[in-house]
Amino acid sequence: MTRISPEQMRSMLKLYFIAGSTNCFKDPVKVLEEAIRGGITIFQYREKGEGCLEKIEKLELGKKLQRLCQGNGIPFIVNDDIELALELDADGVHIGQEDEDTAQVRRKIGNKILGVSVHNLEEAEKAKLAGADYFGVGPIFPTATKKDTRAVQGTVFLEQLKNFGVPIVGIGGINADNSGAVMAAGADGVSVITAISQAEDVKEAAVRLKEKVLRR
Ligand code: TZP
Ligand code: MG
Repeated sequence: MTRISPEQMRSMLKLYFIAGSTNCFKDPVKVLEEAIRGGITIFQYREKGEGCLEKIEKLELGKKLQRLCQGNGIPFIVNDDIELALELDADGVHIGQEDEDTAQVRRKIGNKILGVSVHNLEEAEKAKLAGADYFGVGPIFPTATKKDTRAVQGTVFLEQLKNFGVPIVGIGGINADNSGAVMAAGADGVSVITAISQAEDVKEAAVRLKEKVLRR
């Protein structure tokens, strides 16, 4: 396996769904199934927050979600947990600035997809040199999902990153109504948790978001 190209990465990032058990009102496997039918293009398993699964339970849910992704040609990314990503042989990992050093993670995962959250040009430069395949940028809008986020950024930083040469996905408080602004600012795609995971009709929510990101 060779490193993913920026072009391939950009098309994968269009509608990036992130979830774990604490984000869903029903069985996360059902939620992911519906989200896939609605057109998500990549999935991140992020098992975090109060009451989240640990150890064997975390692993078992990861296996189920991964199997579903594999059956539908959807790349499966693991948040933070490099060991889990390696154990599952996931397609990639996503790390933040508080996680393991990016270059070290790149060495551990070989050519798997590596996503890094960045909040300013200095972090972006460093992550690019250390081998990031894409940047997660946010929170773009206020979000209740992640408690320890940085300040809300709006779309200004996305615009600064436009010609940086690394694919970008926006995150934080994104929904079908505001996704257009994220794409217009230069993002290659949007990543969402609650706009899909807690929608009354999960598939329909994904369909609506997908229409918006493809319309740019
Ligand atoms: N990182 C920055 S904001 C956020 C993460 C993981 C949470 C996004 O969740 P939502 O529900 O799409 O606002
Ligand atoms: Mg993290």
